[in-house]
Amino acid sequence: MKHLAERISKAKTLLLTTHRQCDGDGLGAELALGFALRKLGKTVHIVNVDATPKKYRFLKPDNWIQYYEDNQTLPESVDLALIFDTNDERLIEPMWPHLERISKAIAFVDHHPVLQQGPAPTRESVIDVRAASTGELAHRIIKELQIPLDREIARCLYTSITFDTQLYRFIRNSPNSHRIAAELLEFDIDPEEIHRHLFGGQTVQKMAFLARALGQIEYFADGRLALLKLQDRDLFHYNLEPDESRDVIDMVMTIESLEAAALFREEAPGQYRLSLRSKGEIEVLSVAESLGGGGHVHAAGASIRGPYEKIKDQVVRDMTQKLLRTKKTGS
Ligand SMILES: [Mn+2]
Repeated sequence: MKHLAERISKAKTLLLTTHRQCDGDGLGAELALGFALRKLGKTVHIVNVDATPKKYRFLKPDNWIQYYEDNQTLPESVDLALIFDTNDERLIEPMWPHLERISKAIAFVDHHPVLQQGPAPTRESVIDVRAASTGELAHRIIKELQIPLDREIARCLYTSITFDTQLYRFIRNSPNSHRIAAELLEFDIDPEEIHRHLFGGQTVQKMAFLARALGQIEYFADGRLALLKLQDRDLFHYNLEPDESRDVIDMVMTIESLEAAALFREEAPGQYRLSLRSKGEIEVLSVAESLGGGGHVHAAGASIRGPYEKIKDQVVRDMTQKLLRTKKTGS
């Protein structure tokens, strides 16, 4: 981290980005650091691959972020590029090769395990799997650079940490998330407003969509595994954007009898986005990784092409096997 802070200090121009289909964690971290670095007089470009989901509009992302998919332009050169909340270059395609060309150095700032079967992150990267959010790492960088916090930075960091810990549930056995949150509250931010934007923005259309989708859950492994398939065309039918289906799996996971869940979202015919969750008995990262994806030990995902029934059978088989194994050993 010290080494990275030095590199950031020396850089005059920086480009910040996060993975495609960004979430509150990567978005909050890049915006917070962007505001902080501008206070040091640095030239900061924030360029994401694709548009920001609408629930984050309260942070006014479009005032600060350019979208690569819109016009494929980047600055001619930057001293340092920082990529938040992933260490997998594939998740910033198609921007990655262009970014490599214009950047003197690239560092991933992340808290996901480095994949066994994925591309290796650049040497400059800071990857700390003990951090509960990338916001926590952005906070550490800001402290290391001795940049004073302000309300704008605090709102972005609070968004990041609150989103990734799911309202301070998944804190990785560390008091850090709460400690940082307490510090951020000194800056006159409105936590209830942020919570509402992140977790409370359900609409009438979303409820109608959920009523239909949740009726189709399938259960396996003695009711310990749930599986659900959503279709983007149904989302569009209800005037929803794909990001609005992101919390469906977390909703499913509140079912008491479950240990794990799998959700398929059909993005286009034969093209699926798979999300996997576990309450802790089994790891699901290896299942995602075997399908070309990645993520965390208990929350992972993959983008997959192929016939649905075949992929589904494989996922159900792999997950069921893991669940049965835990039952046998009783651990
Ligand atoms: Mn994250």
